[in-house]
Amino acid sequence: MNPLRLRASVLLSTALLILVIWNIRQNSGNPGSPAYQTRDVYQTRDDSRLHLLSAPNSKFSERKETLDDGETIIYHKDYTEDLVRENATLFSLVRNGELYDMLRTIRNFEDRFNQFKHYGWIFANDEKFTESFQNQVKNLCSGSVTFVHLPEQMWNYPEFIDRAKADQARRKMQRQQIKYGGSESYRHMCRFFSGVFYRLEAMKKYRYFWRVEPDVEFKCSIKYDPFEVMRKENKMYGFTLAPLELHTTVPTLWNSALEYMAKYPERIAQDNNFLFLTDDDGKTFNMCHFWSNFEIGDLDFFRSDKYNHFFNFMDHKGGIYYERWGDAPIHSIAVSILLPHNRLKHFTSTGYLHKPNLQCDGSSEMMIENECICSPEDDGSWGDQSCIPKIYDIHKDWQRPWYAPKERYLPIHDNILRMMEEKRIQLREEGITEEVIEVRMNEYLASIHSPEEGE
Ligand SMILES: Nc1nc2c(ncn2[C@@H]2O[C@H](COP(=O)(O)OP(=O)(O)OP(=O)(O)O)[C@@H](O)[C@H]2O)c(=O)[nH]1
Ligand SMILES: [Mg+2]
Repeated sequence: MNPLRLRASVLLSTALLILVIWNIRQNSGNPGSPAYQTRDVYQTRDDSRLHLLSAPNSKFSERKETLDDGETIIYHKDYTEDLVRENATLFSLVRNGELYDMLRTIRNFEDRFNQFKHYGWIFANDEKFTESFQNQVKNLCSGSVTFVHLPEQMWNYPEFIDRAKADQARRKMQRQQIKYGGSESYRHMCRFFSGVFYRLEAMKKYRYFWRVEPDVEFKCSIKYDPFEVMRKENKMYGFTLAPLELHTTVPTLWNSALEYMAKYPERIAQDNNFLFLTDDDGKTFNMCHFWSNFEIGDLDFFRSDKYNHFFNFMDHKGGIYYERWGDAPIHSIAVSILLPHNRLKHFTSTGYLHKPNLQCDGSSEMMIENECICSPEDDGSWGDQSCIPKIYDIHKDWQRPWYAPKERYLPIHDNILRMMEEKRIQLREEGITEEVIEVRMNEYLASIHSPEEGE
């Protein structure tokens, strides 16, 4: 190439580069700057400008804060209009790999409720959230967003756990094909929700939390503020669904709880919800529990000596690691024995779905009023495989909603044990070895608990 042509092409490339950079700067607002706040127009091709549709309170400025621990980043969204809100936060523990499940859930949650309140949302992870996770998540959340990278001690064995014993227990449960039986991280997760999450620095300033998992959905709109209900009705623990726990994951849980009650009778609440957990006056656990993937709770209760004394006792029993005690039965037992039953709140008609269980209860008028996209025929909260009816059977001051079926709760777990025993006898008669029978029984149990999984 001759020098003149070379110089001309360098000049041309430089001019092009300047043009591209200028273009990018024109089209991007810097979050937090006034330009960003006025970016409420949509530039059409023919250069006319359309105003973007916007909900009330949609004007905010954004500001980033990093807490002293260096692991907590908050993106504050300060709205120009005053919002009446409770002292409350949304909370999700989530992995980077669950980004799209989380985004789908956020979008749904904002649509069904949070667009009207803009509650802040705390996301926690045992690994660092990637930049793209943070950017995409904060883009869909209408309130302030906090990302927490958990310190190692919040996601690890406590020193009193014998790791070799825990390894052995996991291997055994894996051989038996018990769901998550072989997973170490699942147990850290269960311990985190049982006794750790409420200690997070980012949680300290709040009174209430609402746990939201990636991949859950609300099939109905929630047209009131559940946090306000908690405060005004003086509630401490809110739930939607109450299915059965897999009994193979909690063989010694109940005896540990009974031991606690016998040792510390002064710590047990009067007029509690104990009978919800047993169908034989306390002898055995009926596996009924509040499904904690949805929970709205009072953090003052979880932070209290009352709860932590109980949690520490159960934690030292080791069942989180030597068996597979989940946070759901631990929370359920705690709130059922440490609190009077009227501190519990059953939130109905939310359309809450965590597969395979759905709450879709209400009359046809309510389905329309709440814009539900589900059928009461598929409701799993009042069915004969749910423990919800039991709580209304045992507390005479709890009025069943008028639309709810009137059938009383019948011991579900007893029935399952009977069916399993029949199956076991049948397998023995077929000459199958005990080890294989154990695996088959767990498969059978899983199919009873999650009938549509794997379809
Ligand atoms: N950061 C992080 N989050 C986790 C981990 N394991 C589970 N979680 C989160 O903890 C919550 C419960 O985990 P799930 O895997 O849904 O457990 P589950 O609800 O008992 O089981 P599923 O029926 O499979 O949903 C979810 O919000 C997960 O995203 C983990 O290792 N790291
Ligand atoms: Mg889940």
